[in-house]
Amino acid sequence: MYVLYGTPLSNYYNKVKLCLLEMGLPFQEQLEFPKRNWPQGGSPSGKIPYLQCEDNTFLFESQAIVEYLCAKHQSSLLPSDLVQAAQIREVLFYIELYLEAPMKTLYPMAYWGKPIDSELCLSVLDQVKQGLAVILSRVRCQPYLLNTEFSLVDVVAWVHFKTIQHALKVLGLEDIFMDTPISSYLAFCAQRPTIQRLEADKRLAARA
Ligand SMILES: N[C@@H](CCC(=O)N[C@@H](CS)C(=O)NCC(=O)O)C(=O)O
Repeated sequence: MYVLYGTPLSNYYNKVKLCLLEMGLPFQEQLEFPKRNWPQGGSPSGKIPYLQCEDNTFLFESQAIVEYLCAKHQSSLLPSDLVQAAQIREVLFYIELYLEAPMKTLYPMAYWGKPIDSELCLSVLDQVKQGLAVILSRVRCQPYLLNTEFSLVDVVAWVHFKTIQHALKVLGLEDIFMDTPISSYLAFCAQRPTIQRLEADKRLAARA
């Protein structure tokens, strides 16, 4: 059985967890926080998540992990059609590089009590709006981001869009998804049982 290390409060942990849930694979969760004690434990980067496979191999970096899972279990989350798969990767990289990466600089203010730097907030908001424009030029949301089937890009979109939306709200900034098709797309995705389980676990972890 797979063992997933990390915390349900992490968007990257939830990216791997949502893939495991969507594929119906049995797995255990092992609560772990980022720490720097490699190679005794943890991960080379000190970050979570990481995955322990049945043969005791450890895999690191969420994208490497989910690509491994999709290939190993021939999951339709990443179709065998190479063009479709490339388009899924294209948009998921837009999300991680042009939205999530700049937003990361605001998380210490949103989540860990760092004093709010309004100038930085507005500069990041500007960057993520530009990133969102790129994404919106490539997605259909009918009903899923790229296709009629839920895919890896929807996994990535859910975990990051929800984290970004929440951080913007905490910081008193505008919801960049409001008045875009992403808003109703997220409401539609929220009905999925796997996502409901993921969010319930996240709420539980936040209360602990
Ligand atoms: N590129 C990494 C990013 C993972 C990541 O940023 N994890 C965060 C938690 S959401 C973390 O461990 N942060 C601690 C740190 O940056 O030292 C991946 O895709 O796995």
